[in-house]
Amino acid sequence: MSASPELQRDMLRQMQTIRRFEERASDDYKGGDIYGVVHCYIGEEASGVGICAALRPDDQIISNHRGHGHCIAKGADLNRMMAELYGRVDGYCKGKGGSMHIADFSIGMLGANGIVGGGLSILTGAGLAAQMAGNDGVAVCFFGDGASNAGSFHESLNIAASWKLPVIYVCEHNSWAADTAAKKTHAAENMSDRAKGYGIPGVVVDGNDVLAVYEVAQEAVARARAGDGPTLIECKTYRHRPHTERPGAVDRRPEEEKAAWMARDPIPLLVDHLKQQQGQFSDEEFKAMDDEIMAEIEASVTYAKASPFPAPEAALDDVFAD
Ligand SMILES: Cc1ncc(C[n+]2csc(CCOP(=O)(O)OP(=O)(O)O)c2C)c(N)n1
Repeated sequence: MSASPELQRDMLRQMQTIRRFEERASDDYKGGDIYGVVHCYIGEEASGVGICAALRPDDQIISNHRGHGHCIAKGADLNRMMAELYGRVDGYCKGKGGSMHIADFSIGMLGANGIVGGGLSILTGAGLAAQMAGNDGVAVCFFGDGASNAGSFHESLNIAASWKLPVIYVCEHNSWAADTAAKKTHAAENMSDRAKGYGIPGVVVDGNDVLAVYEVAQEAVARARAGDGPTLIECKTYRHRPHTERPGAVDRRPEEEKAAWMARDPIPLLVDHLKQQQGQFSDEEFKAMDDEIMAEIEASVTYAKASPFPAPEAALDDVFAD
């Protein structure tokens, strides 16, 4: 089923929200207000948004170190996200997790994860839990091309395929793992070809085309809900930013490669599609949407700044389950 015009607008709003949230997070990180590290998803928004648009609120996702976009696409609260980046008690992890560890079980966001490949086996377990509960829930794991070389990738796909778990593995193939080119770590052109080795479908999709991502996601979701097992989706995409926002971080990617992908920015691609397809969407409407989003981002910063830092004596709270 193709996305309705209303859904397309919702997707555009989410993509633009991710972009504006991260632009602000990057600025405030560089300004010294945000601690730890910030990895931007800017340029890859269509992947998370297109996949999550095909999910139910009770479906579950897990993310990696580049997780803000996945959180927002699954419906996370911007105020609590920004407060977490700012390290404040009203953040999702009471200010003790930071950018790479945002989780919200109430919206099915099981967490971001700083361990490359760490989410794959956890999410496979979430798929097993959904299968055992018999609630036809689906679990989705987002990870990068670098993570797909980790042992947990192979073990997770193998067990999920064997047990027909309701899982979707989404490889966001941005051609680089930190500063290492994907070409130097695997010979296969398409990561999705690896699915054949596990007896499950592997699909490549233009990860900058949110509507194309949404279509393949729906098929994979239907397959998972029907009890037919996992799918590996490979979204070919690109990050606009260096690996992290750390000042002075080296970006080894060729300028021509960057320019070619920037020209296929997923947000203008969807704006153009909306204008042409509906003939009603205008630059003015996009500006109004963006103004609303900017106000929400500003409000999230105000919320974050008004929240206190966690007390030092709370450092070990929540480390162990009761
Ligand atoms: C187990 C482990 N090894 C190394 C790192 C350091 N590291 C952080 S991100 C990253 C690259 C990950 O690349 P990829 O999975 O392709 O995701 P991308 O950053 O491209 O989104 C590396 C090597 C880590 N966090 N965890």
